Amino acid sequence: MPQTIYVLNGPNLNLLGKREPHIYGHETLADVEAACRRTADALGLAIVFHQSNAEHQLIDWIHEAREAAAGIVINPAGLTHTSVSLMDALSACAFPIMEVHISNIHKREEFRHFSYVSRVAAGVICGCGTHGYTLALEHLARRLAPATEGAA
Ligand code: CA2
Repeated sequence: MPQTIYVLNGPNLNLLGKREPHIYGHETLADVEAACRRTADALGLAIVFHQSNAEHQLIDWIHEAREAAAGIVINPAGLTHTSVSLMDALSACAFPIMEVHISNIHKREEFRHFSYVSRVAAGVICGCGTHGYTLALEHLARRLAPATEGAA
């Protein structure tokens, strides 16, 4: 049975590729999902891919992932900078969490520099565009793979 990774996307990411391409690029969320599915297949992982504009829905999916998943890749979007509740839900997960931002949040406004989610994430990828999602999947696959004898 392949291990399952939940790929979760926060508020307004349904607009990806439809507005503000100078910040977020031209790829749509459907393009991101297709790329994640291709990468997951190649890595022998299964993915569950969701987007919601509602904080409670994201929290419910995180609770579901606690039972069903081996890891989470999450772009919490604007909730990154505001949501203690999302951080609390993620901190209840025993598996690794990768935080992804399409833009480099540290090059942008001051209020985007702080992330509640980073406090509970195993790693953070930002500024690599939508490629960050597949990088995060590759990193999780490496972390989840059983250690090989003699591996560095
Ligand atoms: O860079 C990222 O991925 C962000 O998580 C995107 C969030 C922003 O609030 C974070 O600071 C950084 C915004 C998501 C909204 O995405 C849109 C996409 C296209 C058009 C409008 C919004």
